[in-house]
Amino acid sequence: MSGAISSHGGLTRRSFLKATGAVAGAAAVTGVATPTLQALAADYESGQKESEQERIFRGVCRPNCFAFCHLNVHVRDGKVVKTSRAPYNEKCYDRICQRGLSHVHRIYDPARLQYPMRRVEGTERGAGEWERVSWDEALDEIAGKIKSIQTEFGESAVAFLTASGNQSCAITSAYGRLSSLMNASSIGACLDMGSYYGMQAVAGLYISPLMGLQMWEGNEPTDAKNAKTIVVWGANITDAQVQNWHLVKEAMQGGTKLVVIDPVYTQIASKADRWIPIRPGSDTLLKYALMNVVLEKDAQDVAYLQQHTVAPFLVRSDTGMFVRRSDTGIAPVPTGVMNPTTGKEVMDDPYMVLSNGELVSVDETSAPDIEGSYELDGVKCRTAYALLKEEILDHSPEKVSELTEVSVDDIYELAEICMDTPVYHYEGYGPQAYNNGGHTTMAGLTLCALLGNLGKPGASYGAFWGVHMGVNPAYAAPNGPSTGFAIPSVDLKNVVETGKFGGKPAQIKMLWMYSANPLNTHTDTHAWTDVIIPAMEYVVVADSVMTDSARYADMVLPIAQWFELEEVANAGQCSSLHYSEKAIDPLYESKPDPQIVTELAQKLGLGDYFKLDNGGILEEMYDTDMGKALGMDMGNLREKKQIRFIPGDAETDPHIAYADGKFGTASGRFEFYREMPMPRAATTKTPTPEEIDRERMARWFPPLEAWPENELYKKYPLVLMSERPRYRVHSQWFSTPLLRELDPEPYVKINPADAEARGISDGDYVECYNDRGFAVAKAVYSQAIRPGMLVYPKGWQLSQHKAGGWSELSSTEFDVFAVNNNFMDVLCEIRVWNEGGAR
Ligand SMILES: Nc1nc2c(c(=O)[nH]1)N[C@H]1C(S)=C(S)[C@@H](COP(=O)(O)OP(=O)(O)OC[C@H]3O[C@@H](n4cnc5c(=O)[nH]c(N)nc54)[C@H](O)[C@@H]3O)O[C@H]1N2
Ligand SMILES: Nc1nc2c(c(=O)[nH]1)N[C@H]1C(S)=C(S)[C@@H](COP(=O)(O)OP(=O)(O)OC[C@H]3O[C@@H](n4cnc5c(=O)[nH]c(N)nc54)[C@H](O)[C@@H]3O)O[C@H]1N2
Ligand code: SF4
Ligand SMILES: [Mo]
Repeated sequence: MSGAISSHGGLTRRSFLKATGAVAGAAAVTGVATPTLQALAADYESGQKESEQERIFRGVCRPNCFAFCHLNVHVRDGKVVKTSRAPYNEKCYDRICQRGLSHVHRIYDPARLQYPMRRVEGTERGAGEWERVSWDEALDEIAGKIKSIQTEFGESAVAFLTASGNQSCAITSAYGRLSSLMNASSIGACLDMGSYYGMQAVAGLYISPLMGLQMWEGNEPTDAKNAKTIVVWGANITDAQVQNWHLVKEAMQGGTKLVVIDPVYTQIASKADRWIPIRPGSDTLLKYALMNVVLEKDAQDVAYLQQHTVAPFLVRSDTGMFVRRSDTGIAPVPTGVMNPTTGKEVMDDPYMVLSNGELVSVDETSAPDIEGSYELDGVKCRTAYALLKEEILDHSPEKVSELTEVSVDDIYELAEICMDTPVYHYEGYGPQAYNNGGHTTMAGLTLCALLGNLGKPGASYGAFWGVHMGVNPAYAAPNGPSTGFAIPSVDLKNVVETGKFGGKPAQIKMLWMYSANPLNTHTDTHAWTDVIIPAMEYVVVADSVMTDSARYADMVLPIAQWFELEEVANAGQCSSLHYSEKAIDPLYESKPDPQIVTELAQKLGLGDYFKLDNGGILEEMYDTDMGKALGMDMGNLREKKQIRFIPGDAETDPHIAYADGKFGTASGRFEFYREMPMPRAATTKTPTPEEIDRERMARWFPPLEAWPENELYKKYPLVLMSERPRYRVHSQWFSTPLLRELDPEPYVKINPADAEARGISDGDYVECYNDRGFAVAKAVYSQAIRPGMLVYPKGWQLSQHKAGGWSELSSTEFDVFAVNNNFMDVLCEIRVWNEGGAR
């Protein structure tokens, strides 16, 4: 890839020298001209000691990059002077990146918000005119607005919106507590929900005995070394999940092969043994072609299918439901066991299967037929496997090759790799960011179930990301859950436009956004600026910097940065609780979110529920009987700093998904066929009978826009995709001076052929546009980009573009089942920017 990218957004020789100056200086001081890695490591350790002048606090870096690195926060005279890598309890998770190393620049960023600010009366939202107000004024005004809006429009008219700016417990729970007491609505983020939905559709959710919930399941990345091959589906691990790159590299050093399937020749593709480019939005097709070869080679794992999947279950052709014993006239038998979720008694009504053609209940045979049919009272029933096989046989490598642009030879080669198990399939978040994205995950898991490539060391399909469910569920909802609406963010525009949700009148009139920057990080900025925000009577944003979303607020509240309060972060790829100490006082007039919530609660008459300080809130949340029994009380957290919430040990006993052959589905088996597909979340849409039928199995259907047959293609022939930049996590660190020096402005990568056809030279300012909006950025020629596509590093604020912004081009249209943001499913055209000219 080097050489492919020419003028990488203006990294001049001078700024490069400036940026590397610190390293050169350190070498000069120690007198080592060319330091060995060992010498550098020893040097690093010597810098981690406390002294009389310097105290070191444990900090946890907590953007949603999945890593949650533990840092030493070095403090002198009440100021953070350095952040460095701190030891994790499991050494394989010791790490830090350039963002973690630049916290000093982030904390003392001149752009940091210093005091509460109110939009100047009479000016438009977004105009950027602010007046400083005191905290008392700000919170009085907010409390007044909450009361008047709830009185006029109902309690649910006030809504809280959060995303993943800070995956942490105390802040989230404090807002949750206030929101539930106020019966406010919540606007749920629809991020990475395609793969989440696809995963739980076929495999269900896994909750560990320690209350860890693997929202994105898969074997722990430390297990990748046990695989013969790591197959990466649309993940740019070297840049976007950099914390796992060393694990992949170590596996490769031990002989594991690396295959990358990605339309783009990414950094990780350049390090792989094999790169398979694919047409965007078509992964499900490729997975079906691989399954086709598996059947052709008779390589399916029949025992796995019989015992751990719904393959032998009979599906009724009239209802689509599995045949149960009650279908044969035997009434279900009461078991005396109560179902805690439904509150109803569990009835024994086993699934029926065929054993040598005879109808028997599933517990009567250890080797049910996976193929065959049966006629039950005139209704034809076929095994679920027969239905899957039909779908697989419909996807010959030849047919799929044309659609995916992966050659037949490559399909066979990849199928051989997949059949040579164990294979660690590492799924990223690119393929799921299309309207058909949930199905690529369903299909990938189905391929693995077909091969029995699940539940064993090195054998996996998935992502791997967990969140702790908490040990005091009552904290966030002391009087029970809120009666407000739970609206997925992609549907908010529809709710605002129709005034309805869930068949009831729904008027959302006030938005409070925290740990979120939806005008930047969610699809379709204009849906927010032109529809949602104007429909609000009042908008509050709590953030530490002036984001795109904060710019459109009526009141902006400055929040304390991560090392300015005590916290427990509760999520990530290490599936641990992470303890972060308070290292310094909040700068300027900024306050930690829980303190803001507490002070507001006093003004709302809810003060009795918020009597504790930040540390007290953490104690109330963790020092419960369950917390103590699980060793997750604050005493333990403060001492150990990190406590794993899934069984095992990252280094010696990594988490293996579905190891017991059981799945969190209704049947307890892998459900590549589903009886009753359910949307991930309720929305203003209702699935049609065709959509319900489609959803029973992994199926490919075209993306919303990014497909050649799409009408829009004639006008907008380029698929617009994003990548995760090294210099930001989403929109965070956007103004950090040190990182801006390395990455000064928005750019877009384009294949030279596409550029030349449009008269675009390398380095020109270009305008990418479609009917929804546009963004201006610098064009960077890159052979790594397929013709017909553009790739932009995401997360620049609108104010950092010469004009427009990337999220203006994407749409809030969503799939009724996955209810996800379709970040990659976008078409556009590109032209040289005509500054000041007509658009
Ligand atoms: N530095 C940094 N790290 C981050 C983040 C960040 O903003 N910055 N964000 C974090 C978050 S929240 C997430 S969700 C993760 C995401 O982690 P990744 O998914 O690894 O990140 P992306 O860079 O979006 O990579 C997605 C890849 O999918 C490819 N792709 C796009 N369409 C298709 C397709 O149809 N098929 C296939 N096979 N590939 C396709 C893209 O070319 C891209 O290389 O990263 C996390 N880490
Ligand atoms: N084009 C495109 N856009 C994407 C994606 C993509 O692939 N392409 N990926 C999407 C994905 S997967 C994700 S997860 C989202 C993430 O979307 P967001 O969560 O909205 O993004 P961030 O910029 O990480 O965080 C939002 C804000 O939280 C603030 N914040 C951080 N800590 C705190 C805190 O303690 N308190 C408060 N009040 N605020 C805090 C930060 O300063 C930041 O401004 O981005 C999505 N956007
Ligand atoms: S940004 Fe992510 S990878 Fe970098 S130090 Fe922070 S937590 Fe670690
Ligand atoms: Mo994400």
